[in-house]
Amino acid sequence: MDKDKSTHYPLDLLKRLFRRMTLVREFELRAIKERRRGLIPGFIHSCVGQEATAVGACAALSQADVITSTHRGHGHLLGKGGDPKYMMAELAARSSGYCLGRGGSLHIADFDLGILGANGIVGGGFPVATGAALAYQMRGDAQIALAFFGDGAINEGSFHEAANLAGLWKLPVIFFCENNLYGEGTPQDMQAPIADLALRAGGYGFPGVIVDGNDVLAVYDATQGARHRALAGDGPSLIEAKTYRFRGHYEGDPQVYRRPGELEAWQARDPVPAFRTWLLAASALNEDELVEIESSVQSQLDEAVAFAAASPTPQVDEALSGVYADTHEGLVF
Ligand SMILES: Cc1ncc(C[n+]2csc(CCOP(=O)(O)OP(=O)(O)O)c2C)c(N)n1
Ligand SMILES: [Mg+2]
Repeated sequence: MDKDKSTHYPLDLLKRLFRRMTLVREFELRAIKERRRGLIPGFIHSCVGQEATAVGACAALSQADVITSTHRGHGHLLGKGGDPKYMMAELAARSSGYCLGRGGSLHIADFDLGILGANGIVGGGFPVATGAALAYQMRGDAQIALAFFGDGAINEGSFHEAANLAGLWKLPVIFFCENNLYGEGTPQDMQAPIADLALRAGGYGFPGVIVDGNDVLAVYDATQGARHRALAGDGPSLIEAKTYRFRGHYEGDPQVYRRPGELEAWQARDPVPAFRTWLLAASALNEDELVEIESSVQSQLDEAVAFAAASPTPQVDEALSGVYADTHEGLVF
């Protein structure tokens, strides 16, 4: 990160980026702890190490823009303005959660914030984001959609079908690939014949951009560029952000597949302390200001955990609320 670049970015943006990256990192660590303590049932796929992609990309979007997220989605949701209280409650399967405690970690949505949903189906977000972009184009709305996905998901047919139509119709959509070098335990070079997945955009007639996924400002710039292109009617972009996840595919993963020295090399480029160091070196924020942000994140998470723990679990008489099906005729429960 270039120290002199600080003057290009408004201070409130730099603060927001640091706050959100800290929130994502600490939310993940807190959720892992609370899962071990029994508050959270089910799987957690944490995004520790990938905070810069989630936060940098979302910061370049407007409130009205929408995202689709993945099984590794906590960072995307917090980046788009998700409230850690309702997220923690959803992870804890409480009826005060974003999806009434029915969805859990993998299925959080909030349409008011433009979060069209995390998704347990790998590649499930491509048609949703592309369909939203088609709606914006048909209505003439100045809005775009961004689909987050992984290096594994880009090999799904749904990517290729969505990318083809998006390219053909010049839809206002960004395909944002978080290439963390693995799909579960399979290294990227054993699941695709090319190292740079951004190359695939060329086959569908739109640009593919490679960005350092551990540099939040580089991610922000790339996403902003793609967004302007989409709003100008020039169509989609594929952004490939090279990054790495520091924890297992899921909590409990024995991680036997990592290559020697790989984790340590990426941890030396940890995006959260790297941005902290950059902010200090660029004199954008001083140590006291950074510590204040960090402690306010901890208080926010204390509240989130307490809120989740104090909330009721869904009751039987709520079972049909929020269910989009005709329960009056034909269907018997
Ligand atoms: C359609 C489908 N196939 C397989 C799975 C099982 N699965 C869950 S996560 C995952 C790997 C996804 O890899 P990637 O897209 O690189 O995302 P990452 O986990 O690295 O963030 C797989 C195969 C699934 N959930 N959905
Ligand atoms: Mg991956």
